[in-house]
Amino acid sequence: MVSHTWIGIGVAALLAPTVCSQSLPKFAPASQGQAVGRRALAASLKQRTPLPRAPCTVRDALNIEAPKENIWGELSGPETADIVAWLFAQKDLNLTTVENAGSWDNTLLSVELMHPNKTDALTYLDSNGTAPVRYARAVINNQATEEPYYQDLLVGPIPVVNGTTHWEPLEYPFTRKTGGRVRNLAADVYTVFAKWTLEVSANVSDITLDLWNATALGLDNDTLGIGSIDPLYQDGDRIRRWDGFWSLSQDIFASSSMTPMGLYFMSDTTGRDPSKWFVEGWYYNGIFYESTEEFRDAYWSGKVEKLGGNFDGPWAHTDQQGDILPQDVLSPPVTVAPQGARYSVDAKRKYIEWMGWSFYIGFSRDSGMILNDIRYKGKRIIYELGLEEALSHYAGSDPIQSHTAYLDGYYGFGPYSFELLKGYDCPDYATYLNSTFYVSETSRTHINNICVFEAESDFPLARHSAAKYVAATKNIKFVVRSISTLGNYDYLFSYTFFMDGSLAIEVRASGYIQAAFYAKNEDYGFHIHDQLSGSMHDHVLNFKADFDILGTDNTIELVKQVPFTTTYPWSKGKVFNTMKIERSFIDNEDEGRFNWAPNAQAQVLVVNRDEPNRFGEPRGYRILPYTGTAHLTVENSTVLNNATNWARHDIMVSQRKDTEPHSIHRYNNQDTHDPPVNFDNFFDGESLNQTDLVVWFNLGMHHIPHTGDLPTTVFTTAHSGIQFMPSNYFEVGPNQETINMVRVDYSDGKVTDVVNFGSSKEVCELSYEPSYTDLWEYKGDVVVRKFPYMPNEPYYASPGSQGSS
Ligand SMILES: *[C@@H]1O[C@H](CO)[C@@H](O)[C@H](O)[C@H]1NC(C)=O
Ligand SMILES: *[C@@H]1O[C@H](CO)[C@@H](O)[C@H](O)[C@H]1NC(C)=O
Ligand SMILES: *[C@@H]1O[C@H](CO)[C@@H](O)[C@H](O)[C@H]1NC(C)=O
Ligand SMILES: *[C@@H]1O[C@H](CO)[C@@H](O)[C@H](O)[C@H]1NC(C)=O
Ligand SMILES: *[C@@H]1O[C@H](CO)[C@@H](O)[C@H](O)[C@H]1NC(C)=O
Ligand SMILES: *[C@@H]1O[C@H](CO)[C@@H](O)[C@H](O)[C@H]1NC(C)=O
Ligand SMILES: *[C@@H]1O[C@H](CO)[C@@H](O)[C@H](O)[C@H]1NC(C)=O
Ligand SMILES: *[C@@H]1O[C@H](CO)[C@@H](O)[C@H](O)[C@H]1NC(C)=O
Ligand SMILES: *[C@@H]1O[C@H](CO)[C@@H](O)[C@H](O)[C@H]1NC(C)=O
Ligand SMILES: *[C@@H]1O[C@H](CO)[C@@H](O)[C@H](O)[C@H]1NC(C)=O
Ligand SMILES: *[C@@H]1O[C@H](CO)[C@@H](O)[C@H](O)[C@H]1NC(C)=O
Ligand SMILES: [Cu+2]
Repeated sequence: MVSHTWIGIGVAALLAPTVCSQSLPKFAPASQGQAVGRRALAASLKQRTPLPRAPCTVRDALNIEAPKENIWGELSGPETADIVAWLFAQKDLNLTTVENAGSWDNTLLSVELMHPNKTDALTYLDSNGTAPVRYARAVINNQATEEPYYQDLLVGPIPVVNGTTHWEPLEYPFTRKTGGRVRNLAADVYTVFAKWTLEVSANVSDITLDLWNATALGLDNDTLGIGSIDPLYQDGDRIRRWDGFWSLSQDIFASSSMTPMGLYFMSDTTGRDPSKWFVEGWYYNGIFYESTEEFRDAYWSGKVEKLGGNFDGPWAHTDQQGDILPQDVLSPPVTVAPQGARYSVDAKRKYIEWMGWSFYIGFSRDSGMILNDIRYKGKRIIYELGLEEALSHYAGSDPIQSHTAYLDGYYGFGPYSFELLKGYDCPDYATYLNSTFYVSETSRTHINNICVFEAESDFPLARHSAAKYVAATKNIKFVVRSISTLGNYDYLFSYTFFMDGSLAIEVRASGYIQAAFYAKNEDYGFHIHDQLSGSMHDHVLNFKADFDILGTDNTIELVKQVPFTTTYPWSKGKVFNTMKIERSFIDNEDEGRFNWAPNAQAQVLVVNRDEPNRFGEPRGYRILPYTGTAHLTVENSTVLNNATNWARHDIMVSQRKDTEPHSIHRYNNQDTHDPPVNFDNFFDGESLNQTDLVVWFNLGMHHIPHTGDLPTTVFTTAHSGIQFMPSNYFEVGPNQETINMVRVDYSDGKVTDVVNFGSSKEVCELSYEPSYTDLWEYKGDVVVRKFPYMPNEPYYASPGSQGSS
């Protein structure tokens, strides 16, 4: 920000132009007396002279009232109960309660707030308009038919008024116009099909016993389980599946995604009549057998090599194992907030203010936590920021890995966003928020599933030293975090705000890998245990960032650094090889999809061309990779077809539309060729020049698990992140405003001044409680029945216990 001229050799001295001298407009500099007092204290600490100290006054987050209602939050308990009762009263929906439903009944899967159209929201937020009329999105599962389907319904207005409230198929947010209907391939999976596979398994129990001394018969003492591909393989009008045997763990560690046994069978399960389903073949150790008979004949005639199996054991358990490290028995460092929270929270509306930042937290079944109306210094930067979908695409020579490509939004990030472990997932002193969602005629509340906290980074935000002084600024950040555990994997999401006006979005992965049987999988993963391959896979997580930089009309500017050869007027004809920048704007959606430039040589900026700063540069925010990102390696995936067209690039920019609120639909995996949301359809050449635009971006990891992924993948290295930072947005870095900086002047080996800008000097006694004391309060979910509505009889349930999809 300041031009420097360096002179001298050895010790560089800074010729400071006048603009560089510190001015302290807001806070009086510490007086000489204060600085001396601080030094005296430092000295006394060194000498361990006990000083009488008052206990620290630790305050909670300030309770504030959000400026507006949270229009992206959860439905209230009574609202949900009314909607559910009303839906059950609609005879044409023909709903059965989940408790009483079999696989041929219609059920209500989810009910949640439908986010308002942005235009209506902005009228409310910015122009004192009335709050948008509330609607609910309900999803029903119509199974009382030969061709079961899911259907999205729009229900409203709410609160429910008999005679006024109505439902209609919800169709406008999806690219496929089929009345909000998507076929349901899972209608019989957990019931009829599960039984059917046990029959298949019983038919080869002689072989499984001989191979592994194990059977899968559906008995409590089974030591073998059957696990399938996801999604089901959609081959023309046939629905095929591959199932494989996995040895079951006999303890709480539930590690069976790491114990595949290498035997697989293919079935055609098209339609709902199990008598028409049939086994199409078996696969073991690189050989395909056309029928059960062929496999059995080969097996008992000794033509099948027996490869053993993978079995649960301490290697697959999350508990401590191995020698205890020398000093590890001492308490490790912890972060503390000596004066408590320095932020404000409206817990009811999930609204937060911290150091110039403010935002609302929304929560949905599909995405889990999302952030809305993110403002810095009162000006909106982002209208909506959140996860859209997470894909894990596997590969392998075996048919299970080959066909597996989880779309976790099918299960939903909301229902699996469990209570956080205080002191481990987030600091003890964090503020914890609850989230409520609907499942099986109940509202479930995940207690403490979102944490917000301030923390000091392990490096300063800024520093400088010169001949006469050294200065540094504390790097205090504010984090919003939640974790969703989808089956074997735990995804940790952090949104981190910094004092320089930047924010970071990060995902980290832990939990058990899904591993493969090693045989014939050399080209698809490392050999990591007895018969185990790490099974390569790509994680690609799609996010939506609806930027509004100084208004809704924004443009993407690319600022490329390019090698350049030229002569300059002063170079006397000598050709210079150097570099320069090339700027361009993205005109329309045809250019809207791209990847990070090689060698990071292109900056991607979201700017407002109509809001230049006083030097003529358009003010904006830059988007940059933070800790590595990934898009999908597989091209034109045979498994996913059109379901994940958002996974092909790093960055995708489209015009924002009420009809294109999400890049996916939770049931895209049920119809992969013609999914309810085909992201490609968003890109039809529309202008991106000073329009409201959405930046869709992917985080992700190319994951080839190695032995260090045992027993679990670790957050330290399985991570991906992106940053948004102001670019020509402010005239100087807003971090200069913090008083939590210091300047130490020195001369001739002596400190002549310590300036602390008025930062707190309170010295107090901190009462530190080791974090495990709190964990006896870990509760799980609170459940309240909604139909019939029993608001006064809540009960607790294990977080993992609700049904999925
Ligand atoms: C309503 O659902 C039941 C099963 O719950 C089914 O037997 C019945 O045929 C359905 N009625 C209509 C009109 O679809
Ligand atoms: C939101 O926008 C869509 C698409 O224009 C429209 O069909 C729908 O009616 C709007 N919703 C409301 C509540 O106005
Ligand atoms: C909204 O109302 C507030 C308080 O009544 C007023 O100060 C503000 O100017 C109004 N804003 C607009 C855009 O009308
Ligand atoms: C709507 O009508 C039903 C049946 O008549 C009644 O049970 C319910 O309480 C009414 N709901 C509201 C919100 O008035
Ligand atoms: C099990 O084997 C019997 C006898 O071969 C056969 O009739 C039946 O269809 C098999 N069951 C399954 C589910 O494949
Ligand atoms: C086979 O398994 C059973 C029970 O699971 C066990 O009792 C038996 O000892 C095992 N046999 C061998 C040979 O390991
Ligand atoms: C498993 O349980 C069944 C039924 O209770 C019993 O017949 C069978 O012997 C048991 N198997 C083993 C290996 O214990
Ligand atoms: C979360 O839910 C628990 C249990 O109902 C309640 O005690 C707590 O106050 C709630 N927390 C917030 C921030 O609302
Ligand atoms: C994927 O599909 C695109 C468009 O149809 C085609 O241009 C490309 O060659 C395909 N790539 C592969 C690997 O099939
Ligand atoms: C993807 O969708 C397009 C447009 O609907 C269609 O032409 C194409 O066949 C689909 N691709 C696959 C692999 O299903
Ligand atoms: C894009 O918008 C800018 C600023 O509003 C305008 O000057 C320019 O002419 C527009 N360019 C195109 C290609 O429309
Ligand atoms: Cu992974």
